[in-house]
Amino acid sequence: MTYETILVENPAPGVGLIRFNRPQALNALNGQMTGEAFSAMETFDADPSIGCIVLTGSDRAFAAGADIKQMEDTDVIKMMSGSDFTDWSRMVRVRKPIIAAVSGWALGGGCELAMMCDMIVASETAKFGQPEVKIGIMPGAGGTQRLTHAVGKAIAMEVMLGDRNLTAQEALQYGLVNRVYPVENYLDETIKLAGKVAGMPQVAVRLIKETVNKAYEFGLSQALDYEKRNFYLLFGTEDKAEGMKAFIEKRAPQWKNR
Ligand code: DAK
Repeated sequence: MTYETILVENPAPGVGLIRFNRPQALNALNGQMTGEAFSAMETFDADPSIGCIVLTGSDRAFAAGADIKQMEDTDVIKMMSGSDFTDWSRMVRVRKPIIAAVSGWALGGGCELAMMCDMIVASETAKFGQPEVKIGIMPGAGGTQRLTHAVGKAIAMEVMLGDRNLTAQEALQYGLVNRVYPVENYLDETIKLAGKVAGMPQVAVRLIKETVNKAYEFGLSQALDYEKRNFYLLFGTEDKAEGMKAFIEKRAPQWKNR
Protein backbone atom coordinates (compact mmCIF):
# COMPACT_ATOMS: atom_id res chain seq x y z
CA MET A 1 0.00 0.00 0.00
CA THR A 2 1.27 3.51 -0.73
CA TYR A 3 0.89 6.28 1.79
CA GLU A 4 1.34 10.03 1.41
CA THR A 5 1.64 11.27 4.97
CA ILE A 6 3.40 8.44 6.78
CA LEU A 7 6.50 6.35 6.15
CA VAL A 8 6.42 2.64 6.83
CA GLU A 9 9.45 0.40 7.33
CA ASN A 10 10.65 -2.89 8.76
CA PRO A 11 13.76 -1.69 10.64
CA ALA A 12 14.41 -5.02 12.39
CA PRO A 13 13.06 -8.57 12.26
CA GLY A 14 9.52 -8.67 13.59
CA VAL A 15 9.26 -4.88 13.94
CA GLY A 16 6.95 -2.65 11.92
CA LEU A 17 7.70 1.09 12.07
CA ILE A 18 5.21 3.85 11.26
CA ARG A 19 6.53 7.41 11.06
CA PHE A 20 4.31 10.49 10.88
CA ASN A 21 5.59 12.57 7.99
CA ARG A 22 4.12 16.08 7.92
CA PRO A 23 7.21 17.86 9.28
CA GLN A 24 6.10 21.26 7.93
CA ALA A 25 3.10 21.14 10.29
CA LEU A 26 4.97 19.49 13.21
CA ASN A 27 3.06 16.31 12.34
CA ALA A 28 -0.31 17.88 13.12
CA LEU A 29 -2.75 15.01 12.89
CA ASN A 30 -5.17 15.47 10.02
CA GLY A 31 -7.68 12.85 8.98
CA GLN A 32 -5.51 11.58 6.15
CA MET A 33 -2.48 11.00 8.37
CA THR A 34 -4.35 9.32 11.22
CA GLY A 35 -6.33 7.25 8.68
CA GLU A 36 -3.09 6.12 7.00
CA ALA A 37 -1.42 5.39 10.33
CA PHE A 38 -4.38 3.29 11.51
CA SER A 39 -4.43 1.40 8.18
CA ALA A 40 -0.70 0.69 8.48
CA MET A 41 -1.22 -0.55 12.05
CA GLU A 42 -4.02 -2.85 10.88
CA THR A 43 -1.78 -4.16 8.07
CA PHE A 44 1.03 -4.92 10.54
CA ASP A 45 -1.51 -6.45 12.92
CA ALA A 46 -2.56 -8.89 10.20
CA ASP A 47 1.03 -9.69 9.15
CA PRO A 48 2.35 -12.82 10.90
CA SER A 49 5.97 -11.70 10.39
CA ILE A 50 5.41 -8.64 12.62
CA GLY A 51 5.35 -8.96 16.39
CA CYS A 52 5.56 -5.36 17.56
CA ILE A 53 4.78 -1.95 16.06
CA VAL A 54 6.68 1.30 16.65
CA LEU A 55 4.91 4.63 16.13
CA THR A 56 7.11 7.69 15.81
CA GLY A 57 7.38 11.20 14.36
CA SER A 58 10.40 13.45 13.82
CA ASP A 59 13.02 14.50 16.35
CA ARG A 60 11.27 17.91 16.59
CA ALA A 61 7.71 16.64 16.91
CA PHE A 62 6.02 13.34 17.55
CA ALA A 63 2.79 15.25 16.80
CA ALA A 64 1.71 18.76 17.85
CA GLY A 65 -1.92 17.70 18.16
CA ALA A 66 -4.86 17.36 15.86
CA ASP A 67 -4.69 19.65 12.85
CA ILE A 68 -6.27 22.87 14.05
CA LYS A 69 -6.60 24.10 10.46
CA GLN A 70 -8.75 21.04 9.70
CA MET A 71 -10.73 21.31 12.92
CA GLU A 72 -11.40 25.00 12.45
CA ASP A 73 -14.27 24.47 10.00
CA THR A 74 -15.62 21.35 11.68
CA ASP A 75 -18.90 21.51 13.54
CA VAL A 76 -20.65 19.32 16.06
CA ILE A 77 -22.68 17.44 13.44
CA LYS A 78 -19.58 16.58 11.38
CA MET A 79 -17.74 15.48 14.52
CA MET A 80 -20.63 13.30 15.68
CA SER A 81 -21.21 11.64 12.32
CA GLY A 82 -17.69 10.23 12.35
CA SER A 83 -14.78 10.36 9.91
CA ASP A 84 -11.13 9.41 9.63
CA PHE A 85 -10.56 12.23 12.05
CA THR A 86 -12.94 11.05 14.75
CA ASP A 87 -12.59 7.24 14.62
CA TRP A 88 -9.45 6.79 16.70
CA SER A 89 -10.87 3.64 18.28
CA ARG A 90 -9.35 1.75 15.31
CA MET A 91 -6.05 1.98 17.15
CA VAL A 92 -7.44 0.43 20.32
CA ARG A 93 -8.48 -2.63 18.32
CA VAL A 94 -4.87 -3.36 17.24
CA ARG A 95 -3.92 -6.55 19.07
CA LYS A 96 -0.14 -6.39 18.74
CA PRO A 97 1.87 -4.20 21.11
CA ILE A 98 2.56 -0.67 19.92
CA ILE A 99 5.48 1.36 21.30
CA ALA A 100 5.55 5.12 20.85
CA ALA A 101 8.99 6.65 20.23
CA VAL A 102 8.43 10.28 21.18
CA SER A 103 10.75 13.22 20.61
CA GLY A 104 9.89 16.92 20.76
CA TRP A 105 6.23 17.93 20.88
CA ALA A 106 3.58 15.41 21.91
CA LEU A 107 0.65 17.76 22.40
CA GLY A 108 -3.10 17.28 22.46
CA GLY A 109 -4.00 14.39 20.18
CA GLY A 110 -0.26 13.67 19.84
CA CYS A 111 0.01 13.05 23.57
CA GLU A 112 -3.23 11.05 23.45
CA LEU A 113 -1.97 8.84 20.60
CA ALA A 114 1.25 8.18 22.51
CA MET A 115 -0.81 7.22 25.57
CA MET A 116 -2.90 4.84 23.44
CA CYS A 117 0.33 2.93 22.78
CA ASP A 118 1.39 0.14 25.15
CA MET A 119 4.72 1.70 26.06
CA ILE A 120 6.35 5.08 25.49
CA VAL A 121 10.06 5.64 24.94
CA ALA A 122 11.01 9.33 24.98
CA SER A 123 13.94 11.39 23.85
CA GLU A 124 15.33 13.91 26.33
CA THR A 125 13.61 16.66 24.32
CA ALA A 126 10.11 15.19 24.53
CA LYS A 127 7.37 17.48 25.87
CA PHE A 128 3.96 16.05 26.73
CA GLY A 129 0.98 18.37 27.03
CA GLN A 130 -2.77 18.74 26.63
CA PRO A 131 -3.16 22.43 25.68
CA GLU A 132 -6.65 22.11 24.11
CA VAL A 133 -8.15 24.56 26.60
CA LYS A 134 -6.14 27.32 24.91
CA ILE A 135 -8.20 26.87 21.73
CA GLY A 136 -11.51 26.56 23.54
CA ILE A 137 -11.85 22.79 23.61
CA MET A 138 -10.74 19.91 25.83
CA PRO A 139 -8.95 16.58 25.31
CA GLY A 140 -11.27 14.30 23.35
CA ALA A 141 -9.22 11.22 22.46
CA GLY A 142 -8.65 9.82 25.93
CA GLY A 143 -6.47 12.50 27.51
CA THR A 144 -8.68 13.23 30.51
CA GLN A 145 -8.70 9.53 31.41
CA ARG A 146 -5.35 8.09 30.30
CA LEU A 147 -3.25 11.00 31.56
CA THR A 148 -5.08 10.96 34.89
CA HIS A 149 -4.56 7.21 35.25
CA ALA A 150 -0.88 7.60 34.40
CA VAL A 151 0.16 10.64 36.43
CA GLY A 152 -2.64 11.16 38.96
CA LYS A 153 -5.31 13.84 39.22
CA ALA A 154 -3.18 16.70 40.57
CA ILE A 155 -0.63 16.72 37.75
CA ALA A 156 -3.23 15.84 35.10
CA MET A 157 -5.36 18.83 36.11
CA GLU A 158 -2.36 21.12 35.97
CA VAL A 159 -1.42 19.87 32.51
CA MET A 160 -4.97 20.23 31.16
CA LEU A 161 -5.96 23.46 32.91
CA GLY A 162 -2.72 25.26 33.51
CA ASP A 163 -1.04 24.56 30.19
CA ARG A 164 1.92 22.89 31.82
CA ASN A 165 3.89 20.55 29.57
CA LEU A 166 5.72 17.63 31.15
CA THR A 167 9.37 17.20 30.28
CA ALA A 168 10.69 13.75 29.44
CA GLN A 169 12.23 13.47 32.92
CA GLU A 170 8.97 14.49 34.60
CA ALA A 171 7.05 12.03 32.45
CA LEU A 172 9.49 9.31 33.53
CA GLN A 173 9.17 10.28 37.18
CA TYR A 174 5.34 10.21 37.00
CA GLY A 175 5.23 6.87 35.20
CA LEU A 176 3.92 8.17 31.89
CA VAL A 177 6.93 6.92 29.91
CA ASN A 178 9.05 3.80 30.19
CA ARG A 179 12.49 5.12 29.30
CA VAL A 180 14.29 8.31 28.29
CA TYR A 181 17.29 8.40 25.93
CA PRO A 182 19.29 11.14 24.17
CA VAL A 183 17.66 12.30 20.96
CA GLU A 184 20.46 10.62 18.97
CA ASN A 185 19.39 7.11 19.96
CA TYR A 186 15.83 7.05 21.34
CA LEU A 187 14.52 5.53 18.12
CA ASP A 188 17.21 2.84 17.91
CA GLU A 189 16.55 1.93 21.54
CA THR A 190 12.81 1.75 20.84
CA ILE A 191 13.42 -0.53 17.86
CA LYS A 192 15.62 -2.75 20.07
CA LEU A 193 12.89 -2.95 22.70
CA ALA A 194 10.30 -3.71 20.00
CA GLY A 195 12.59 -6.44 18.64
CA LYS A 196 12.69 -8.08 22.06
CA VAL A 197 8.89 -7.99 22.34
CA ALA A 198 8.60 -9.37 18.81
CA GLY A 199 10.84 -12.28 19.85
CA MET A 200 8.42 -13.41 22.56
CA PRO A 201 5.70 -16.01 21.98
CA GLN A 202 3.00 -13.97 20.28
CA VAL A 203 -0.13 -15.63 21.65
CA ALA A 204 1.03 -14.90 25.21
CA VAL A 205 2.04 -11.36 24.21
CA ARG A 206 -1.43 -10.64 22.83
CA LEU A 207 -3.20 -12.01 25.86
CA ILE A 208 -0.94 -10.00 28.17
CA LYS A 209 -1.73 -6.78 26.28
CA GLU A 210 -5.44 -7.54 26.31
CA THR A 211 -5.48 -8.45 29.99
CA VAL A 212 -3.39 -5.51 31.25
CA ASN A 213 -5.72 -3.14 29.41
CA LYS A 214 -8.67 -4.62 31.30
CA ALA A 215 -7.17 -3.01 34.43
CA TYR A 216 -8.66 0.22 33.05
CA GLU A 217 -12.07 -1.23 32.26
CA PHE A 218 -13.01 -3.92 34.76
CA GLY A 219 -13.31 -4.02 38.53
CA LEU A 220 -10.63 -6.10 40.30
CA SER A 221 -12.51 -9.37 40.75
CA GLN A 222 -13.80 -9.37 37.16
CA ALA A 223 -10.28 -8.55 35.90
CA LEU A 224 -8.74 -11.32 37.98
CA ASP A 225 -11.26 -13.82 36.53
CA TYR A 226 -10.40 -12.58 33.06
CA GLU A 227 -6.68 -13.00 33.82
CA LYS A 228 -7.17 -16.55 35.12
CA ARG A 229 -9.13 -17.57 32.03
CA ASN A 230 -6.41 -16.23 29.71
CA PHE A 231 -3.73 -17.87 31.85
CA TYR A 232 -5.50 -21.24 31.53
CA LEU A 233 -5.95 -20.65 27.80
CA LEU A 234 -2.18 -20.45 27.29
CA PHE A 235 -1.88 -24.02 28.59
CA GLY A 236 -3.47 -25.05 25.30
CA THR A 237 -0.68 -23.52 23.18
CA GLU A 238 2.29 -25.22 21.55
CA ASP A 239 4.46 -22.37 22.83
CA LYS A 240 3.63 -23.22 26.45
CA ALA A 241 4.75 -26.81 25.85
CA GLU A 242 7.91 -25.63 24.06
CA GLY A 243 8.72 -22.86 26.57
CA MET A 244 8.60 -25.15 29.57
CA LYS A 245 10.39 -28.01 27.80
CA ALA A 246 13.17 -25.65 26.64
CA PHE A 247 13.59 -24.30 30.16
CA ILE A 248 13.98 -27.79 31.59
CA GLU A 249 16.36 -28.86 28.79
CA LYS A 250 18.37 -25.62 29.29
CA ARG A 251 18.07 -24.49 25.65
CA ALA A 252 16.53 -21.55 23.82
CA PRO A 253 12.85 -22.03 22.91
CA GLN A 254 11.73 -22.18 19.29
CA TRP A 255 8.43 -20.32 19.22
CA LYS A 256 5.72 -21.26 16.76
CA ASN A 257 3.36 -18.49 17.82
CA ARG A 258 0.65 -21.12 18.16
N1 DAK B 1 -2.46 22.05 13.85
C1 DAK B 1 -2.14 22.62 12.67
N2 DAK B 1 -0.94 23.17 12.43
C2 DAK B 1 -0.02 23.13 13.41
C3 DAK B 1 -0.30 22.55 14.67
C4 DAK B 1 -1.60 21.97 14.87
N3 DAK B 1 -1.95 21.33 15.99
N4 DAK B 1 0.80 22.66 15.44
C5 DAK B 1 1.72 23.31 14.69
N5 DAK B 1 1.23 23.58 13.46
C6 DAK B 1 1.91 24.25 12.35
C7 DAK B 1 1.93 25.77 12.57
O1 DAK B 1 0.72 26.34 12.16
C8 DAK B 1 3.11 26.15 11.69
O2 DAK B 1 2.66 26.17 10.34
P1 DAK B 1 2.97 27.44 9.37
O3 DAK B 1 2.44 28.63 10.09
O4 DAK B 1 4.48 27.44 9.27
O5 DAK B 1 2.29 27.09 8.10
C9 DAK B 1 4.06 25.00 11.84
O6 DAK B 1 3.27 23.89 12.30
C10 DAK B 1 5.16 25.23 12.87
O7 DAK B 1 4.54 25.62 14.07
P2 DAK B 1 4.99 26.92 14.92
O8 DAK B 1 5.51 27.96 14.02
O9 DAK B 1 3.85 27.26 15.80
O10 DAK B 1 6.21 26.31 15.73
P3 DAK B 1 6.73 26.75 17.18
O11 DAK B 1 8.00 25.99 17.38
O12 DAK B 1 6.75 28.23 17.33
O13 DAK B 1 5.60 26.21 18.20
C11 DAK B 1 4.09 24.56 19.10
C12 DAK B 1 5.42 24.86 18.35
C13 DAK B 1 3.86 23.06 19.07
C14 DAK B 1 4.22 25.04 20.57
C15 DAK B 1 2.92 25.34 18.43
O14 DAK B 1 2.96 25.08 17.03
C16 DAK B 1 1.56 24.98 18.97
O15 DAK B 1 1.15 25.47 20.03
N6 DAK B 1 0.81 24.15 18.21
C17 DAK B 1 -0.57 23.81 18.58
C18 DAK B 1 -0.60 22.80 19.71
C19 DAK B 1 -2.04 22.45 20.12
O16 DAK B 1 -2.84 23.34 20.49
N7 DAK B 1 -2.37 21.15 20.06
C20 DAK B 1 -3.70 20.66 20.44
C21 DAK B 1 -4.66 20.71 19.25
S1 DAK B 1 -6.27 20.08 19.66
C22 DAK B 1 -10.27 13.39 18.83
C23 DAK B 1 -9.04 13.24 18.26
C24 DAK B 1 -8.04 14.17 18.49
C25 DAK B 1 -8.29 15.28 19.26
C26 DAK B 1 -9.53 15.40 19.88
C27 DAK B 1 -10.54 14.45 19.64
N8 DAK B 1 -11.28 12.40 18.58
C28 DAK B 1 -10.90 11.13 18.05
C29 DAK B 1 -12.62 12.61 19.00
C30 DAK B 1 -7.22 16.22 19.48
C31 DAK B 1 -7.32 17.56 19.57
C32 DAK B 1 -6.09 18.38 19.60
O17 DAK B 1 -4.99 17.88 19.53
